[in-house]
Amino acid sequence: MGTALIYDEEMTKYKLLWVDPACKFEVPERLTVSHGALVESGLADRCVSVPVREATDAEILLVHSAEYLEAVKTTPSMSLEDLMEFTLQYGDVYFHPNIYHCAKLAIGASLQLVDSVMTGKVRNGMALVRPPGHHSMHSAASGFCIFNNVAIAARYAQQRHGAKRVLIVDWDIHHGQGVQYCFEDDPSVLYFSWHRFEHQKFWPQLKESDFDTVGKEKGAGFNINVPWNKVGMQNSDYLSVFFHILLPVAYEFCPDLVLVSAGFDSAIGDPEGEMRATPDIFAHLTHLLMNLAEGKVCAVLEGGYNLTSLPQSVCQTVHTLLGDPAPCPANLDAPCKSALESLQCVRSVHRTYWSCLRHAADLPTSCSTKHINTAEGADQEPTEESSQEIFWPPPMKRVFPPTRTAVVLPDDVACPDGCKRWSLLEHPDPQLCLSALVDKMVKNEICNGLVLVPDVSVAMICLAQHAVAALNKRLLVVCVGDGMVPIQGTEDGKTLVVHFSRKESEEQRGKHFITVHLTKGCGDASGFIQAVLSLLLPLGYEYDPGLVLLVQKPDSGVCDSMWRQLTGLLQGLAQGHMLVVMQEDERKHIGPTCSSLLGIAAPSLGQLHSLLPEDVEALERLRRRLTPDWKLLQTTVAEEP
Ligand code: X5A
Ligand code: ZN
Repeated sequence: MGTALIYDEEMTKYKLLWVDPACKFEVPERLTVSHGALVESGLADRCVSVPVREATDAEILLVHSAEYLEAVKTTPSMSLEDLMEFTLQYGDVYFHPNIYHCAKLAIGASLQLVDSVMTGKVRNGMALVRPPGHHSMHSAASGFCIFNNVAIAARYAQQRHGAKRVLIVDWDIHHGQGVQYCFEDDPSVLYFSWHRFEHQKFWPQLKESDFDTVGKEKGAGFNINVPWNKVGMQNSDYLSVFFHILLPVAYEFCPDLVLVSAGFDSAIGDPEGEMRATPDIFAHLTHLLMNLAEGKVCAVLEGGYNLTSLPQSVCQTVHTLLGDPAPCPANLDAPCKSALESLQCVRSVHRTYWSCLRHAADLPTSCSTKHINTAEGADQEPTEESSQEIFWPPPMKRVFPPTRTAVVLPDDVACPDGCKRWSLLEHPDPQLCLSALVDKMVKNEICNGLVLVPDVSVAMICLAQHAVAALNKRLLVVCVGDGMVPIQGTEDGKTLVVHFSRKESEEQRGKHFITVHLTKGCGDASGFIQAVLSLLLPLGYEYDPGLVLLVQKPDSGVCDSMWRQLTGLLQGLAQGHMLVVMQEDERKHIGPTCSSLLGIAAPSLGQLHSLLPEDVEALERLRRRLTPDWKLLQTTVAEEP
């Protein structure tokens, strides 16, 4: 099961033929540098190359009007003058004699990608296309977009492949208003977009791009707008929105397919976006989506105008789609005040639609007096920002360890396919054997591992002690199931313990020992996954460990798909360095655990209706208690007294 890459040079063969400052960044080089970087890095060779095709009229008509299609069809034979005039009826877009052809290829590329993923030919993939699509509407071109590639792909996936629920994640820095209009009243397509908004001063300056446009009629709640009211948003702002809005809702929605409107104008250096998120953030955004929809993720290029950060971001995305561990999410700050304000607004207006948000706070007072306001925050001055060039270090080169998954299993258990048995022969002492395995992970010779031991509590103590000594970084211990967690020495901050348990525990030993209490224990997928998404992941990302120790207690009650989700999601940390520890007799978990460690997407948890109100409330309470110490847990602005 591979990753599809869909690209055709033909889509570089149109450009702006006159002077228009609004369109000057949309150049053919956007595609050539992106594809070039994939080739040079060897990533393109590792993908399954799928040819593009032209979309048919019927496919275009899934989203667009016949009148509009007929009008666009006349453009290839137009004179320069006619093209300029034709262009004038739309906003921030240009036509060219070859753009109709390219626009058909851009749709066709997206549909080829959907076909490849939905038929199981590949697991996921990316289409590098021009023109982009998310601004184009039923009967109009807009914002460099002619036809709405992703909207057509969503309808096509539903009609052609029977996808019931499609999630569209639009991480481009502009609002895909065309996608919003298309699915506004449709609960089968969940559209999420974050976008530069600046209280409606930024293009396309629509009031319906704000957080309070949530969808209409049956589709109410299925349109999520996260407006950025300041420029300069950073990695922690983006991640906070994933942890506290998108992922909880996406897991509750349970899509059959994830389409990404993958615009990279949300990256640092982009002249349109003016944000400061670094290209490696896209590795994490991608990774965090890859356990939804059984891994069926189709990324389709939208914007991205900085010819340095664009190819870097594209490479990060494709790396991750291929299953390579993400780089460490280093130096995450607290989300800025303006981002928190947006977060709070979005969570508040969506709490009636999504049970995971039921206990979200009210709108901040600054938002109820809408838009006259002055939220500070994003610390960068926009004018300074745009006038001077920005530098950032290129993403770290990813060095993949020679062994992905090592296992220590009882002799009578066969080694799962793709894993390497870590031999006890050289290390007759079981303790030393485990320590040696940890050493190899620390040295990046082994990426991850699974060990079955006679007593998880004993093993956990030894492994934690050894790991802390061997690492020059921190250790995250995640323990699932009731009972004691006998880890000492969290006082020095070198170990963080997060324990999921049914029993309310007195064991809150300061900042670095956190017990997450779930009424129904770990067997309740709804409560558990929400705790993982909105508590464990933010803690883990902020803590930035060098190794994750994931311990399953006997009789934890955790179901198979939940366990695989947890194992999958945690691999975004510590460059995927994770050691899973389970009791010797938990043999039925070996196969599923190894498949997750090998990077195979977890099965979905089903639609999560049953999230217990008392659990949501308890999680909210715990989160509020922890926010003074852990900034990525914040979901509200601190209101001034
Ligand atoms: C796809 C995309 C941006 C249009 C900006 C017009 N379009 N000012 O990023
Ligand atoms: Zn854009």
